[in-house]
Amino acid sequence: MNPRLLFLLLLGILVSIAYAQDEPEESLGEDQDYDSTEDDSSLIPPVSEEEAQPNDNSSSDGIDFVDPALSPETSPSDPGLSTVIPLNSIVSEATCSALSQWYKELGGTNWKTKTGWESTNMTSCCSWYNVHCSKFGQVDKINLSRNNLLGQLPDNLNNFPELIHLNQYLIRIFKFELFSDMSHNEITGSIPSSINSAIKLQTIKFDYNKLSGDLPPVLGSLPSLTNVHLKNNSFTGTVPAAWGSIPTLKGLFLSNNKLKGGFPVAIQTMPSLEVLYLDNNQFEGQIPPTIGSSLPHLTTLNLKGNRLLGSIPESMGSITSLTSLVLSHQMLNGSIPESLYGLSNLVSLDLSRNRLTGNLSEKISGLVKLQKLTMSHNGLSGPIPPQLGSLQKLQLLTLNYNMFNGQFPPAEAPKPLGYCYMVPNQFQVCSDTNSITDVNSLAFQCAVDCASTRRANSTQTSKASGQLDIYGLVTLIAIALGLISVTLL
Ligand SMILES: *[C@@H]1O[C@H](CO)[C@@H](O)[C@H](O)[C@H]1NC(C)=O
Ligand SMILES: *[C@@H]1O[C@H](CO)[C@@H](O)[C@H](O)[C@H]1NC(C)=O
Ligand SMILES: *[C@@H]1O[C@H](CO)[C@@H](O)[C@H](O)[C@H]1NC(C)=O
Ligand SMILES: *[C@@H]1O[C@H](CO)[C@@H](O)[C@H](O)[C@H]1NC(C)=O
Ligand SMILES: *[C@@H]1O[C@H](CO)[C@@H](O)[C@H](O)[C@H]1NC(C)=O
Ligand SMILES: *[C@@H]1O[C@H](CO)[C@@H](O)[C@H](O)[C@H]1NC(C)=O
Ligand SMILES: CC(=O)N[C@H]1CO[C@H](CO)[C@@H](O)[C@@H]1O
Repeated sequence: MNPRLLFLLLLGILVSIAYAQDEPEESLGEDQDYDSTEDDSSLIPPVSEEEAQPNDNSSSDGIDFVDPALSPETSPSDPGLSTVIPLNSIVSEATCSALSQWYKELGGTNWKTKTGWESTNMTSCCSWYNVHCSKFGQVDKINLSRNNLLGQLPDNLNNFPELIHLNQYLIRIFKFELFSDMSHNEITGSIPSSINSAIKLQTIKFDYNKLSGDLPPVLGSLPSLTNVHLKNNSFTGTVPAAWGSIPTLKGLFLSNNKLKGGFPVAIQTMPSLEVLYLDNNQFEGQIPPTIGSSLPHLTTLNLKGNRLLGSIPESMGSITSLTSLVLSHQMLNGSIPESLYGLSNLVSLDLSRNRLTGNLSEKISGLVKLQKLTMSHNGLSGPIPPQLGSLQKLQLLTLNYNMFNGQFPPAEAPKPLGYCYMVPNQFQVCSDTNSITDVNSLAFQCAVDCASTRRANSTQTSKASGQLDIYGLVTLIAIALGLISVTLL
């Protein structure tokens, strides 16, 4: 062999080895912990936090008149009604006295607003601050939110006759939301047991108070209850078995308490449930494999921040009404069930901070309404599916802190994409290095530095094996080819 050729070949080998080893020890952004869940909430408004609405077609003031021509038996002139409660009457003295007692025992003198509540006229309470009465003198709504209430709620709910004695036909006419909003106060103790007489009650809302002890089983005997809001209190224990028999329950909001035990059995017998928040409690064990058939109408499911483990049940994919699914911050493992990709109504999917493995399927394109996809901090691997680029509504995408590898797809970013965190991962190279300079590409929008991730990977490879990597080989061949042509000319 020509000695000059041999020399240049050796030079080529040296150059390629140097190329492979001279890389700076690049950091792949170890300080950029763009974890989804803490920050995300401020990025995009939460999805479907509204409460589930009862199906009773009630008008906004809580009264819905049934057309007598259509349903004569439920018309207000029906004798069955007027014998039970006197219509067109003024509010009962017992009711106003009961409210007056609330005022005394919940620190009324320190309330922010207390107009009327100090009155001694026990037929005037329909005009007290935020007490709402129906046209027939029934107290049907009270809102004392953010009003500096302090202390225990008196056990006097048996003094609201309208909640107790209504004729069955009136169930659909009156909508009692006596605790329509008691949130953001400092109410302590438990929910009084006399609430068991309030069988027409539809909503209770005691979010952000200091209620403690077990969740009151007595709510299980309220057949009209649709929404229970008890988040940010200090309840312990689990969801009482008795709640499993409330046929009308649509919204259960129990976030940020100290509930524990396995996934509550009672919840598995609430087939009407649409909205379920159990996040930031201490529930443990597996998500029941039958969740799909036991809660078929869920639109929102949030189990974030418990101690759940095992895999995500396949049956979750049959809850096609889901718009928001949050299972982050626990110990879920296994792969993402294929069935999840069929949830075509899903707007928000958060599986971050678990121990999920396996790949992200190309079927992700089935999640056509997805706005927020958060899967950071797992052990997901395989290639990034180019179909992510086809999610036309996607605004937030976090796949950082996984082990995705292979080529980064040349896909364009979805137009609305505003936040994307992709690194660190283990991408090797972009299929088209030009895509990094195209501002519309997914690689550009997600700040995937194709060059540096490629070199970092090749550094590792050459160090680990002591052999030439593919780039070294390419360099070598190029030099050899150049050399041969030079020699031949
Ligand atoms: C509520 O109204 C819808 C249509 O407006 C009707 O289909 C449904 O039957 C009504 N539900 C009740 C409980 O009256
Ligand atoms: C008590 O209040 C009712 C309703 O506001 C009113 O009709 C009545 O006159 C009041 N009674 C007295 C003694 O002020
Ligand atoms: C209760 O009143 C507060 C303002 O004091 C308001 O923000 C809240 O939406 C009301 N709640 C309901 C259920 O109407
Ligand atoms: C609700 O509880 C969570 C978790 O304990 C806490 O981080 C949050 O600040 C609480 N919110 C309010 C308004 O107290
Ligand atoms: C997932 O976790 C459960 C419970 O810790 C364990 O029994 C199971 O083997 C794990 N499965 C996988 C695929 O790692
Ligand atoms: C992803 O995982 C599934 C199930 O293990 C497998 O069938 C599929 O081929 C994998 N896809 C890719 C692109 O690796
Ligand atoms: C796709 C590929 O070859 N990736 C490699 C990147 O570097 C790591 C660490 O050496 C390898 O394990 C991967 O196989």
